Amino acid sequence: MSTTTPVSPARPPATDGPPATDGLPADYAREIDRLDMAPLWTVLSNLVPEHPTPKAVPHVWPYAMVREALLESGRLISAEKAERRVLVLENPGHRGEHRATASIYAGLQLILPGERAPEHRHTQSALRFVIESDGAYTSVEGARIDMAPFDLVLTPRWRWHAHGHDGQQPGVWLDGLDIPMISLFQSGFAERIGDNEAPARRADISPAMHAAGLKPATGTPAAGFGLMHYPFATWRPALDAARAGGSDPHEGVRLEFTDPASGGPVLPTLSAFAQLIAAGTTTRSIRRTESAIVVGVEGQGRLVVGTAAGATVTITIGPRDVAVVPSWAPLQIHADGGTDLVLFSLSDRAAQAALGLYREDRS
Ligand code: 1HN
Repeated sequence: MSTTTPVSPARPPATDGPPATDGLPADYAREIDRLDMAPLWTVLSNLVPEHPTPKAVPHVWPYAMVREALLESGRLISAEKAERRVLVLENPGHRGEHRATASIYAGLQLILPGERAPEHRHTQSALRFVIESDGAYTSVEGARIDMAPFDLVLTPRWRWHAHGHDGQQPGVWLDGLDIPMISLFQSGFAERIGDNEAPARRADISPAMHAAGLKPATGTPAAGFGLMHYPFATWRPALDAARAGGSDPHEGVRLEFTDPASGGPVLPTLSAFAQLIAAGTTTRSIRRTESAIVVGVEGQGRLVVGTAAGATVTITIGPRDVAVVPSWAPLQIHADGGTDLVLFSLSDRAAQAALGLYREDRS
């Protein structure tokens, strides 16, 4: 009982290749590696860079190029069996890590007429931006939300949610989740239940309440109370209304979707935006510490995105195309052709702002 056992008995060196010796005496390098230690002075500038150095690269998934592969997944597996039938958008700088940026998971989800994706809940928060739908729906805490193209739908953390489809054509939406952030904190939990134990089906009263500036005064607010649905039919006219108030040289007209209860971002970790760039115009360069996923809604345009190497990547974007703008990459947006460019985007700005980290730089 009195013998002490070393925490780490003699064991082989760490498996990530040989220790970085960087001019250290080889014996010393081996010794500190054996002790599970590493010299800071060889990596300090990587750990604390002078500015963000994202692994994520500017990238686009043109919808016309990926749609067929998505439909093929519908012939390979059912939504029920897959639980969620999704092709994950993997940034080329993060291959194998199931993420579109360091902080954001994104995927294209397919649901076919008559299918159901079963009820579950998790501590990761999700938002969905609808790409195609003629009858797909999601239910959040039992409240059914019908999805129309370019609607934004929220599934905040720990809400029961399931999906279904009463229409005729494939239903597709972009899922954005804070999975990498929750994984960083190792704070992920999930539960699954059968449809019989699922929350009772109920009407989604939130839109009527919020439109009237009301909330239930009686009883405890239902767990699912809160605005979960931002229809395109509502947000698109708001963009035109805002345009009458003028536009910004760096951003055109950019509006943030908000949680009406707080006036803050739609989710604690993720922000969502609608943006309009007037036909034939180009925004001035801006860089932001947010990592963003951008979806084309109307018109045709180009995102000109700076890279760490000082080059620029030009991304052509049109309706339903999904692109990535990494943190701190200078961005200019061109609205080509004769129509206004309308974009939706989501980003990790909410989490950064909550931590006092968000910055932007306009030049
Ligand atoms: C999830 O719950 C959904 O509910 C989609 O549709 C994608 C990816 C990872 C973990 C949970 C959904 C997901 C997910």
